[in-house]
This record gives sequence, C-alpha cells and structure tokens, in this order.
Amino acid sequence: MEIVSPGAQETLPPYALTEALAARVTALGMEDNLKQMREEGYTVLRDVAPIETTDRIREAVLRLSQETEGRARGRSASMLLGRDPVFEEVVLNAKLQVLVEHMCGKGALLSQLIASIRPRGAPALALHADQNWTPAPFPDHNQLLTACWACDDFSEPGGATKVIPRSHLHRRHPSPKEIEASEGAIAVECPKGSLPVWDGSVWHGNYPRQADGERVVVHITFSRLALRTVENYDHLDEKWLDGKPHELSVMLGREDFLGSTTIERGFADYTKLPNTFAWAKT
Ligand SMILES: O=C(O)CCC(=O)C(=O)O
Ligand SMILES: [Fe+2]
Repeated sequence: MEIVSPGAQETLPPYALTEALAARVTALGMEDNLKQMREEGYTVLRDVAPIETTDRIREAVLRLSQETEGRARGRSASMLLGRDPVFEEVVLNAKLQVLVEHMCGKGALLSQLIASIRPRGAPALALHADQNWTPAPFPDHNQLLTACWACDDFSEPGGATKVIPRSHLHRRHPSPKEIEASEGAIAVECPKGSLPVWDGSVWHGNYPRQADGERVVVHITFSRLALRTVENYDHLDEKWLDGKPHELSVMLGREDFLGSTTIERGFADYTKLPNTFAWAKT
C-alpha cells in the first residue's frame, strides 16, 4: 500500500492512501480488495454484515418496489435512502466506505441508491462503463464507484454481474463491437450478502436470468464531489422556465438525466439518457 500524507494544497495520487485510511484497510483486512480493484477494476467484499441485515434489505426492497408505479412496479425501487432505516446501514457499511474514500475521495456523494428485482427471463444488461457521463480518455483519478448488495446468490445462470477484468486499463467506453463480443468476460459469482464493487471505468453488465425465483440487488453508486455545481438553482422551477430559451433549461441541468429519478417511476428519465451520454462525450 502506498501511504502518503498530502499537504493542504497537494493532490493524493490515484490509489495512494492517507495514513488514516490505510489503518482502516488494515483493521478490516481489505488489502486484497484494494489490490484487485487497482489491478482488475473490480473486487468482491465479503462478510460485510450479518446475514440478517441482507434479509432485512431484501424484505424492504420487495415491499418498497410495490410503491413504484407503472411498468417498473415490483421490479425496481429507487431513491432508497430515507425510505427504510436499513438503507442507512447499507451506505454507511464500513468496508464499502473504505472503498468509497479510496476510489472517490473524501466528501464523495451518494449518486444513486436503487434496487432491481430480476425474475427468470430477465434479459442481459449490455456492457458499459459506469462513467458514462465522463468523456474518454478517463482521468487517472477514478470518478465513480458502484457496489451491488447481492440479496441472492450470484451465479451465471442466476444472472450475475458480468465483468471484463482489467478493462478499466483502456480508460474509455467499449465500442459497439466490443460490447457485442464481450471478450474476456466472467460472471462475478458470490454468495448472498456479498458486495461486488467496481470502478467507473471497468466494462461490465449482467447475464440473463435463467434460474427460477428473483435476483434482488441494491445498486449503490458514489461519485467524487468535484463536478457538483457551486450554486443551487432548484428554486427556479418549471414556472420560471416557462417560455424562456431552452438553453436556460439545459444549463440548469433540467434536460439531462441526472437528478431525474422519481420514487413513483422507480428509475431515471431514460428519455433524457441519449442526450446526456452524447453531450458528456463532446
Ligand atoms: O445488475 C448488475 O449486475 C449490474 C448492474 C450495473 O451495471 C450497475 O449497477 O452499474
Ligand atoms: Fe453499470
């Protein structure tokens, strides 16, 4: 482990640790997780909590997914923080918080806390890098970290996460051909209660679910604080924007998908996704 004590104006190099964070890594026995994250772009956190915690998370997800309206009812539950106390335990988990600081720095922001429920026949999710709103080449400092709290065993027929180890080293998004080929992809197989975690650059997706029953997962994404706006214009509502140039709505972030998730819909406004990803790459 590379340990550095940065001065107030110095930047900690990628993958370097402050003394305080190194001590937490040692106390929790996470050295191999950090090594795998650096070398392969992902890792699996095990024994993160008693199994009863995972059972409580699964129960809460299934219950809250019934409050989702429309086509995602019973399939998705979004904006989970504040909807059941167990989700505070999820985002505060000690091992997860070590990786969050390591990969997204101190002051990292909770970007998304959303559950998915995938039944038999659920189709595969195509390969992508989660830094989908960061242009390539990706910066040396990782931008985003995603963890999946597996509430059911992860196996390939069960529709586990698919990852291409070391693809984070490309520092770019996969091309359509690379997505189709998925060369070198493996299933992240692990028992219920584990947390597969990956950086913002590694290429990943998931396998179709062929097994009976449902795969319940809580997706937890944190991001660096860097690009949050200095000023907050949430008070300038739709009424204020009415009749004004579209560009004003764009610069207030109302036309991209970030911040568009609602509890009722159960996911973000996907009609805004193509523009968001295209604009981010210009
Ligand atoms: O559902 C999965 O296994 C992976 C989903 C995914 O790509 C993500 O949460 O970033
Ligand atoms: Fe993803």
